[in-house]
Order: sequence, then structure tokens, then C-alpha cells
Amino acid sequence: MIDDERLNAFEARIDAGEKIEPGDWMPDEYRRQLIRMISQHAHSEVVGMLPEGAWITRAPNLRQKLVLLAKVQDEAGHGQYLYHAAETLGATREELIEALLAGRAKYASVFNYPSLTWADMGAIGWLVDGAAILNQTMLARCSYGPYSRAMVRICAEESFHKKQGQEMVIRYARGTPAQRAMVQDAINRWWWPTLMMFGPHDSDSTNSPALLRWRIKTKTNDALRQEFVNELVPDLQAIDLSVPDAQLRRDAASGNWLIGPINWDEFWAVVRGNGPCNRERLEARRRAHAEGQWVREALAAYATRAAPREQAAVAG
Ligand code: FAQ
Repeated sequence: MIDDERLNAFEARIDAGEKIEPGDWMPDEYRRQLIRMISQHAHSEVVGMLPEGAWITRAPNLRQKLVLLAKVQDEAGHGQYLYHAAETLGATREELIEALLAGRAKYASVFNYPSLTWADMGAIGWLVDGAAILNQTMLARCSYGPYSRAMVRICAEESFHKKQGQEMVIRYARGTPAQRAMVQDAINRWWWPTLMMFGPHDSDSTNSPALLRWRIKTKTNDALRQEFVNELVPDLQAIDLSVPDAQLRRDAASGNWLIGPINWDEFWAVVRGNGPCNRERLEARRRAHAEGQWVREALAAYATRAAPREQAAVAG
């Protein structure tokens, strides 16, 4: 088949709701977009462990420590699934991680902000995981089989994370004046970075046309951001917390909560490596990678020695 026929057949499969699998023919641009997005997503999960990981040793009691440990560990697992999904497209984990450590790869801007108090664990869980779930529920229906299946599992775990955050925020909102103030401050600091997570406005979203055409994305950045705002604003108001937006208003005609302008200069500064914690985050990942070198060497040595023995055992 010539490429035009292949492309038509490929798009017909997508239009019919079929999943594209690793061995199937796909346009180079479809493969490139998926590797770009899945690898950024994997890096986000792994870097996303850092703001919360910093609080494991400072959890106020054993129960909360166990919950936080489980959550941070889940994020590492999500990174693993996603690196594997990217590998099905021909990328290697080594090259992807090398790009992250060299500062060439992108990951979600939100993780370049500091976690300053224990209440941030609640705000991250409810807001950041809540935003991630909206986006990932959409991706669970995407056209690429391995990515969509990874998302089903990840979404189930993220739902637990969101509930963990929601429970914390509600508890502190009903707590002492100091706890209320702490949790309101956390919401104030994480609100705008969470809204930025959904990416630039649709008019500036350079990748969306290709992603929407091939059903990698099925909703736009602005549509998902609006769903998030519509869900969170009434929920926060119900527990007497506010969002830091003097221009927030409800549009009677559409029922949408309309937000004030997002500071895109701040967003792009963070994306380009100049956020409050970009350097610290990359440094932490580089350190962890260097400290894990002996594990990789041990596994490689085991694989070289064990493989011939296992083959001999099977043959004999
Ligand atoms: N941060 O053309 P678009 C989580 C870049 S997982 C940094 O609109 P697209 C779990 C974008 O790459 C969170 N860069 O891009 C967790 C592009 O540059 P490029 C991560 C961003 O792909 C929770 C340029 O701007 N989730 O939170 C961001 O159509 C708690 C133009 O943008 C995913 O990665 C950003 N926020 O839409 C872990 C989901 N937004 O690559 C621990 C998969 C945009 O052309 C604790 N990804 N850029 O050089 C997606 O759904 C999409 O990639 C979007 C962006 C929606 C993020």
C-alpha cells in the first residue's frame, strides 16, 4: 500500500474506535507525538514524587505516613508503566531518562513549586491528582492501546490519591483556626499552578490539532480546565474555603465558573526551567540516578550470568 492508502486505513480504524497496537503501521507523526507525550507523562510521575516525598519523614502520625508512602510509591509505579508504554513505540528507557537528567525533556510544570507545609499534601492530592485524573480518564480512551490500558490502572490509583487529599483538606477545614489557615494557604498556592497543568489555551496548543485528529486527546486543554474549575469551586466553597481569584464568577447562561487571566509568563518561565524548584528537582533526580547505579549494574550482571544457566535448565 502507498502511504496515502495506509494513512486512510489507519484513520478509518481510529474513527471506528479501534485501538492501534505496537506492531501496527502508524504515521511517523503519530509515533512521535505519543513518545513525546508518554515520556513527558512518565517524567511527571517520577518528578512528581519529590514535593510529597519531602514530607514522608515529617508526617504527623503513623497512619498518615503510611498513606503518603503508599501514594508516593504509586507514582513511581505509574512512571514504570509509562516508560514501558513509550518503549513499545521504539524509544528506550535509557534515552528518555538521559533526556530528563540532561534537562532536555519536559515534565508537568506544577511539580516545580515547593511544598511548604503539611497541608500541601492535601492540596496536592485533591487539586493536582484531581486535575491529573480528569486528563487521564480522557487518555484511558485514547487510540493507542498500551497507553490507554496503562491509564485504566493509573486512574484507579489516582482516585485513591484524590480521596486522600480531599479527606485531609476537609479535616483541616473543619479543624482549629490554625489548621484552617494552613489549608487555605495551601489551596491559594496550588490553585494557579494546577490550572496551568492543563497546558496553554487551545489557541496556543500547538500539538492539539494532531492529537485530536488521531484521538490521542479527545478533549481540549481549555475544556478539561473548565471541567476542573466547575467541579472544584463548589466543592471548596461547601467547606468554606475559597480560591485566590478575585475575578471568579459564575456564568448563568453556561453554568460555568469563569476564572480570571492565567499568568502565562509564569507558566512558560517554569516550563523553560526557571520555576522556583526546577533546578532542585533535576538535581534530586540526578542524585537518585547516581545512587541507583549499583542496582542497575547488579541487575545487568545477574541477567548476564543467569541467562545461560536458565537456558541450560530449560534445554536440559
Ligand atoms: N507542563 O501543545 P500543548 C500527575 C508544553 S501526571 C510542562 O497544549 P499538549 C500525577 C507541551 O509539552 C501530570 N509543559 O501540549 C501526579 C508543549 O511543548 P512540546 C502530567 C507543558 O501535549 C499527581 C507545549 O507546552 N500529565 O500529575 C505543560 O497538546 C500528583 C505546548 O502545549 C500528563 O503528562 C505543562 N503543564 O497538551 C504525580 C498527561 N502543558 O512538547 C505526583 C499527558 C503543556 O511541544 C503527584 N499529557 N506543556 O515541546 C497531556 O495530556 C498533554 O501533554 C498536556 C499538554 C495536556 C499536558
